[in-house]
Amino acid sequence: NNEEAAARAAAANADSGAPTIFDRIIAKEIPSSIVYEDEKVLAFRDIDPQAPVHVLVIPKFRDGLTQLGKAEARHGEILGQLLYAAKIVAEKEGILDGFRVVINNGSDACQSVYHLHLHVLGGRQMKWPPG
Ligand code: D5M
Repeated sequence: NNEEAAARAAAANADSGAPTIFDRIIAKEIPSSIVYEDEKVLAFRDIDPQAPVHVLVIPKFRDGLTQLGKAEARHGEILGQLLYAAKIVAEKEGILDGFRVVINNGSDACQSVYHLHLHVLGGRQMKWPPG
């Protein structure tokens, strides 16, 4: 029934702490279109782009950061590096005049991959408020 289907969907979207597809992207076991990479951070194109530019910025070492809501003081440095990498991506993609950075946190925000990621979106007029 509908209730069971909803419960299954919520469970599938829960933060289990298990490895995610992004670990395999970091390990280059599955291909991705990389836009920027350094020692700590990887940025690659979203497989389901919601704008002409749609890049995901992720930490290479998740260190418990399945979602922003799990952040602790020790994550301060990597959180800053991710935000700075978002700016580098925007610059590389030529959208410094207007871009949006989004973090979906948890099931109510439609987070589907439990490895912290920033969405960098641009290349079109963005609307406000977001859905
Ligand atoms: O966003 C998770 C995002 O991850 C979603 O926009 C699709 C994207 N995704 C999922 N698998 C891949 C692969 N293999 N390559 C590139 N992008 C991918 P969320 O904020 O969790 O909803």
